[in-house]
Amino acid sequence: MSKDIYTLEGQRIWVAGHRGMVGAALVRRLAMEGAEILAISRTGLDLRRQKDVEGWIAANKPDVVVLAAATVGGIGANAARPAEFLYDNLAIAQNVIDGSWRAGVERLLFLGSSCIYPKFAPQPIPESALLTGPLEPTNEAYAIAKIAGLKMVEAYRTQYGARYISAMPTNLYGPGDKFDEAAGHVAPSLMLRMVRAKLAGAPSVVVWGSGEPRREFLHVHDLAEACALMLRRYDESGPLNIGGGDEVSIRGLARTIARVVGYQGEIVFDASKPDGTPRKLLDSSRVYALGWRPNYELEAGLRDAYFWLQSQRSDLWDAACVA
Ligand code: GFB
Repeated sequence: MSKDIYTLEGQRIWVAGHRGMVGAALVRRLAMEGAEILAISRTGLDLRRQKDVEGWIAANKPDVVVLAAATVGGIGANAARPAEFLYDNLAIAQNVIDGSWRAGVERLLFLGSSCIYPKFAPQPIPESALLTGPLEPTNEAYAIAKIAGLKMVEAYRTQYGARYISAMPTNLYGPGDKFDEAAGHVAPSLMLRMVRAKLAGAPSVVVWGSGEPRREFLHVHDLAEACALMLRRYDESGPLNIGGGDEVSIRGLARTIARVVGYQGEIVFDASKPDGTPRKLLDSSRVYALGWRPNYELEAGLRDAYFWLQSQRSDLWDAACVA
């Protein structure tokens, strides 16, 4: 197991994107390292505006930046809004990485996604599979922006000696997720759909695609743990994959969510909706070698997300009350 090469205690850490699922988990985790957390809302700073970002970083002088801000969504949002996914994510990456370097930020962690790898990459996917084949069309725009971001990190290391690093997490879920049936990722979308179906007494729910694609799911708290460890122990060029090593079919995921929610109706597959990448299992052996392992098993993790949904969306249950 490797040793710490950097201490987070007492550092000023800017978590860009602190209102999102990943950013919020990172704030909670990094504060436990004894770091001072900086955060600015989207209305206070638009990360797509270069001058504003440069000015904010220079004025607030973080020691460390974690770039968790992004325009994100599930397969439907990615396919429907490629211009936004490309423009926003390119602009955010370029402004935050370059602005950090100009302001003398010591460490930066850029967060990407497993969709950067080719659609038909070997499984489990090693980091070396990057740019070896065509991307999955439904998320090509997002993937290209994330590849540009990680290449910027590498370029700033090579040319300027910046101690900047990248992490490529697998499909994430957990408290703080976007519970939106049309635009969200599969786990929160199906959970919300099944809660609504259960409350309405609906005999069936629709799951997009064939149910055959396989995905690896990681609880966001496990990701936050890996990020803290990477900031303390990793200082090399090239991204590190972050995944738990277990995959499940979308059909299997739907059944697990039905158990968590207590939905007993039929699960119907809508073949007119896209499947996306057939398989996306990461080879995460390099981050395991740093000493990280996930804690959450899928069903327990989904239960955690379900508790969060209940705490945030009492309106769903209120609407089902008869008096
Ligand atoms: O989570 P998801 O949108 O992400 O979809 P991707 C995963 C799989 O679940 C696909 C199926 O095969 C979908 O067809 N699925 C079934 C559903 N029902 C639903 C549903 O109600 N909603 C959604 N969203 N999917 C994303 C990328 O790809 O992965 C992003 O588009 C990002 O850019 C993310 O990289 C990690 O794994 O297909």
